[in-house]
Amino acid sequence: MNNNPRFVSTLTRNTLALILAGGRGTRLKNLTDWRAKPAVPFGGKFRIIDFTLSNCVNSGVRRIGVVTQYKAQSLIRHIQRGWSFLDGRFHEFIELLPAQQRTEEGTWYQGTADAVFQNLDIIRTHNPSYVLVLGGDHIYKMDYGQILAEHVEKQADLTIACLEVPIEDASAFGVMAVDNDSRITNFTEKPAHPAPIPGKPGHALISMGIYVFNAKFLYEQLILDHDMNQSSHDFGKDVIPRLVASNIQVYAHRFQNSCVNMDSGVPYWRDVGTVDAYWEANIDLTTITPDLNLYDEDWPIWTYQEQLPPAKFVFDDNDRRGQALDSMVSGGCIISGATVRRSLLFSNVQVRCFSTIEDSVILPDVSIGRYVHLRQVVVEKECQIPEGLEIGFDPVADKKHFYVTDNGITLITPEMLRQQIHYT
Ligand code: ADQ
Ligand code: ADP
Repeated sequence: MNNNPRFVSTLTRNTLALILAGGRGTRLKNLTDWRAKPAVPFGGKFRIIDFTLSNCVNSGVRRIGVVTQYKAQSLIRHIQRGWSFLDGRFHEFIELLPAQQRTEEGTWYQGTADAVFQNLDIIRTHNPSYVLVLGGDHIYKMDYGQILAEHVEKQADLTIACLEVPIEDASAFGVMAVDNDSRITNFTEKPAHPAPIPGKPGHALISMGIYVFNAKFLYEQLILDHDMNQSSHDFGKDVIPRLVASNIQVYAHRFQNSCVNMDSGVPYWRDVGTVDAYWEANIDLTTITPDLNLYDEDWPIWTYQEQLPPAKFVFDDNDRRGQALDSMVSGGCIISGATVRRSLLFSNVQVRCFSTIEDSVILPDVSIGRYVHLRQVVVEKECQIPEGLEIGFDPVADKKHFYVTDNGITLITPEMLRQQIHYT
């Protein structure tokens, strides 16, 4: 172990983080009609990308590029509003790197490796020793100082963060095998039949899509990959399998953090990539001891937030109580003569009298009329829920106008409501 007391802080300072925030996120259905997945609101007042950005800032990695592509306007606005506190005087910055601007080829980013390749000239001007490549799609808390320290101590060229998952979930990821020294001996992207961990038949070791590269090594490898006609220019599909197969020092770093699920012992790392997973991860925050602790003062989640008055709960004219139980309610909300249970309300949500909201996630600026009953729904931003609407009791009827998942979660958007009002 390195004894220099400034070992980790020197590494984090010499690192440039690149957050890949260009994925489409099509499985989130209409929630990504108008915004990229990293810009999707999460947890009552955050956006998905705030978790990765907060990990960077809290770890001391404060030189950050955000690589954008698909429907980036909302993401760009959020970052400009919420993340401009990084201070150039301390060599901190956050820089937006949109597609189609950097190379003469003028193509949109192809795979994830191409998204980094197309920004090589910008990365070089910052002269980092290490480049930390991250996805902008996951909810987790991680101190990147640990992976950087391990990377340097192992004298690795590339280090990949990894996690054990049940084998039945592993086909969605890059799956790896490691030796006793944590060196990666095999890497297969999204295998149909993932290999189990030796001695642990029910589990596989998967890549979290978090990579630490020695900067010069990354430049060389991306130029090589760019010239390969048969490559789709993706880290998971092309670059990493090729590096693991050659004689290069590629190591795995086991992810551990304080957010460990009590039952499974697994650290919290979630892809809220489907409407079901999105609903579940948000609703989990309303439980007494959620798997994700948002109250950790040592690891604040930073975001942009509007200046709003506190949430308000009032009796209506008929003396009906406005109340929220087992719920999280953000600023600017008013609940009047209505009951909210096991739900998460983002900012500026109004719920009127005689209404009941249960097991639901309501995004900002939603207005809910009288006599509404919602159960297991996700309501998109700016919906006006008309008086008397009942959702979550008759999936066949709900499916006529709304998107209903196989698990019975209903997604409601302003467009769907406009259509529904048009039909009825
Ligand atoms: P996938 O989950 O398939 O696999 P991928 O689609 O490559 O992830 O996206 C990774 C990140 O890059 C996401 O944050 C996405 O938003 C972003 N992104 C995708 N295409 C982009 C582009 N062209 N431009 C900019 N950003 C882009 C990867 C790895 C697996 C690993 C999982 C972990 O390939 O090996 O197991 O991540 O989730
Ligand atoms: P914001 O960035 O304003 O907080 P969102 O994250 O909800 O908003 O992103 C959605 C973006 O898409 C906003 O800029 C919004 O104006 C735009 N948008 C939402 N619905 C529509 C629509 N039906 N047609 C065109 N643009 C839309």
